[in-house]
Amino acid sequence: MSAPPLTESGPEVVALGECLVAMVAGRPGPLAEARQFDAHVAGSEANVLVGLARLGHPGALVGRVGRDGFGQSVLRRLRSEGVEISGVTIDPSRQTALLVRSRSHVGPAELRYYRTDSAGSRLSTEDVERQSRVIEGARLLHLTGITPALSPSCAAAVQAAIGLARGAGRMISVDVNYRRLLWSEAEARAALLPIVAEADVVIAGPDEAALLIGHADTEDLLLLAGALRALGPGIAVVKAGPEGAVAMGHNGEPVVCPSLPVPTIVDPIGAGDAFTAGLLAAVLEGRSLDEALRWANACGAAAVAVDGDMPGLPTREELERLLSGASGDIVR
Ligand code: KDG
Repeated sequence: MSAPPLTESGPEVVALGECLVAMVAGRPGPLAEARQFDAHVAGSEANVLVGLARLGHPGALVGRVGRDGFGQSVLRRLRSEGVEISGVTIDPSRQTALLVRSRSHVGPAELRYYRTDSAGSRLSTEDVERQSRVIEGARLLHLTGITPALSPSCAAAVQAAIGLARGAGRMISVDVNYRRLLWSEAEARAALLPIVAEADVVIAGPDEAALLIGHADTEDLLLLAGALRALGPGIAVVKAGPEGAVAMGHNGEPVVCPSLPVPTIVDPIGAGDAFTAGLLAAVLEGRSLDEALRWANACGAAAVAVDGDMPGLPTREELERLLSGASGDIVR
């Protein structure tokens, strides 16, 4: 069967997932002592869509928010970034999810989710069916390992979306994004292996790749990328933050790329999504894996230098400046 034509004016990318509001403590310290919080629109898939939109690849989100101020904030933010939100259902019976986190002082930051039974966790196959033309008409379906962890209906929605994208011959990308607060490693592995096997591009951190392949060593990035690719995807990418990234594509040759130095890390959360946005933008443009990793690392570096998940995502012009090694001269 030949693939249906791409939607001329429709989104190039569709992502499925929960968009939430992150309340981030204003100052470093334990959550118990936090007095002020900054609200940021967050959610891995939404971050990737905003990153792609800024790089010139428009996308659409399929999801759910509550009929509340946080839901409105999510929709306004996405709309203002050029992300199509007609596939986001407003559910009057549920609340928009929240995430609360401290700012790290010693050791890792404390993160709490307030998302059980949230509007986003009610995403269903019906929501996906309603967007079938958009999913079939886009070039890429982007998924993360967060969505199937949210509820059985979310897991079913992911499967339905994969079926539509596959049936239409579209690309599928998956960021493993293992969230230990949502499910156990065994549950994640069982649910994610079949999804990874369906994907064209899989992105994982070293721990996530090790979890999927059932391997204890998280140091050898080349080994991890090779084993991840053996699970089925055409391109496997292992990203290790300051340690750089490794990709393995169709020819089985590993591509290694060092990270971009970041003088001050302001907020590391969201770096993975920025990395994914840069990588997918390059893949959509048919660029080499080497270039894709360079774009990905540059986007990740730009994101960690700024507070919040979305504000640091670079525009195309900013990415070009970063890649050319331009210093912090004033832009006139
Ligand atoms: O990748 C950053 C995300 O962790 C954040 O935006 C929230 O999507 C999120 C999640 O579920 O953890």
